[in-house]
Formats: sequence, C-alpha cells, structure tokens
Amino acid sequence: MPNPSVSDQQLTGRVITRFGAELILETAQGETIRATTRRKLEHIACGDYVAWQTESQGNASVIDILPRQNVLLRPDMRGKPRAVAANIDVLLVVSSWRPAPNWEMLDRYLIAARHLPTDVIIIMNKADLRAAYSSAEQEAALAEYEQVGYPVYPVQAKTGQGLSALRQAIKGKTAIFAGQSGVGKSSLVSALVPELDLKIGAIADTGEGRHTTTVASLYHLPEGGALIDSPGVRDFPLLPLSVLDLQAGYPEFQAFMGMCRFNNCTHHHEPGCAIKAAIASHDLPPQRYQRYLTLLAGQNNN
Ligand SMILES: Nc1nc2c(ncn2[C@@H]2O[C@H](COP(=O)(O)OP(=O)(O)OP(=O)(O)O)[C@@H](O)[C@H]2O)c(=O)[nH]1
Ligand SMILES: [Mg+2]
Ligand SMILES: [Zn+2]
Repeated sequence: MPNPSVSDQQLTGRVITRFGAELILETAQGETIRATTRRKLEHIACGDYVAWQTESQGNASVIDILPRQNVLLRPDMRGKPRAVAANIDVLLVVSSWRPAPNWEMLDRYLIAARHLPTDVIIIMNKADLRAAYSSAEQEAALAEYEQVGYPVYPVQAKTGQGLSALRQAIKGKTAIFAGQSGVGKSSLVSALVPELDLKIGAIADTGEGRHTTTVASLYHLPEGGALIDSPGVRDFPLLPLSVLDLQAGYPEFQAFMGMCRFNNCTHHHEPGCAIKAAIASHDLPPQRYQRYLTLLAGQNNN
C-alpha cells in the first residue's frame, strides 16, 4: 500500500484549551484529544481552528493555525500582545456590583471589540447585590451605555435570572466572557452549560477560598455554539491606536461626523467642536466623554 502523503493525513480541529505547549483539541469528528504544538505556533489560542496530524509515535501534533476571523489580544506584563482567544462572534464583557464596575475598563473592551471586530454585550452580573452596592452615579454610568445603543443584560448567575435572554443572544455563535476577576464569568458559564466538564477548565485557589480561572477554555452550549471562559483581568489596557481608531470606539460620536470645524478634531480643545457642543447641550452622555478625554491623553503619550 502506498504511503499517504502528510497532507492526506492532515485533520482539522478546534483548540478547547491550552496549557503552555500542551493543547486540548476537539477534532472535526467531535472527539476530544490531547495534542502538542510546535514552538513556532507560540501564539496559538483557545478557539483557534487548526490542522493537526498523528505523528509516528502516535501523538497528535498541531501543524498550523487555520486563518482567523479575529483574535482577542491583551498585553502581557511587558506590554507584548498575547492572544486570549480566537474566532469570536460576541464579546460578553462582564461587570458586577461587587467587585464594583470599572467603567474605564469596560470602555476599553468596547473599543477593542469595535476593532476585532466582534459584536458586544454588556453583562451586569450579581443583580442581587445591585440595591446594596449601586449608587446614583453608577446607575447613571450604566444608563449611558444603553443610551448610546449597547445591549446591556442584567443577570444573576446564582439564580439564572436574565440568562434566557443571554442564551438566545449567543445561540449558535462563539461567545467569550471577559472582565475583571471575581465578577462571575465562570459562574455564568456553569449556569449556561449544565453538564459542564469540570476537568477541562483550569482553576487555581486564590488562597482566600476563591477559585480563579487560569486559562481560557471553550465549552459547548446545549443550544449550539460555544462559550469561552477567560481568566479575569486586573486591567485591560489598549494596545496603541490612532486618535481616529479611538474615536471609532464611540458609536455616539458617529452622528456628529463631519460637523466639527476641523476634520481632524480630537474633540478636546478645538473651537467649533460638535461633540463638545453636544455634551454642553446634554445631547451626548457626559461620563463616557470624560473617560474618552482620559484615554485620548493616554494614547497621545504613546
Ligand atoms: N451574589 C452573587 N454572587 C455571585 C453571582 N455570580 C457569581 N457570584 C460569586 O462571585 C464569586 C466569583 O465568581 P467566579 O465565577 O469565580 O468569577 P470569575 O469572573 O470567573 O473570576 P476569575 O476566574 O478570577 O476571573 C464567587 O464567589 C461566586 O459565587 C451572583 O449572581 N450573585
Ligand atoms: Mg473564572
Ligand atoms: Zn470635535
């Protein structure tokens, strides 16, 4: 019998999770297998579609990453971009009432989503803590997102409240939970994926009786589609981007395009700025604009 060529033996699969050089793949046939990756595929991530083959020793080896729809990056400790997950249809940015919401970070996720590109849903978990921990200012901050057109889902992982709407919104898609540590991302995954294979998700004890997710893992939704749990972040700094790219992350600015006196207006100090006028007349929400100015100052320092 002739030896089949390497390409005849190539198979496809999707990365479920990754621990360093070791991967768990789901094959096109739906089997879950362990595989290794070559050093040159260092940036391989959860959600990647890959080509793999069985080596002569019988172990599975990933040969290539198939073209990506998009990839969610985040800077590592040295500021180098690292892949968190790939091929995402919906970014679910999770906040909670305790730990308190970090609106600046939420804005940065929304800007990143605009450029991935991917759809985005703002999730406010721990609805049970809202009355105790929210404030008029927090409520105003949250209301601004709805005002500018973002979908906002108040949910409670503990009771399942609000989850059927979320389930409907992500059905058949690849969705990823992202956000601060402790907001309830893994709890939401458990609530949405009933027969969760807990062997896959890697968690570590924080030493305070809390479990924190250490690597991104992909789970299948019963109604079709996939859900990725990702490790919580302390911050989500933006990679360097131009003023235009920053502004593109503010859908509320779009209606005022071309209305500023200067066509390269940064909406900061320029005379005849339509955005500043809209803020003054309360036609645009003020808190998002103030945070835009902070981000603008930060990007200019790059
Ligand atoms: N009160 C309340 N607590 C919740 C709710 N959902 C989750 N929690 C609690 O919040 C804590 C953190 O939940 P996790 O699901 O581990 O949070 P996480 O976002 O996955 O955290 P990392 O993996 O560190 O990023 C746990 O003690 C949960 O029991 C909720 O709806 N209400
Ligand atoms: Mg978690
Ligand atoms: Zn302007």
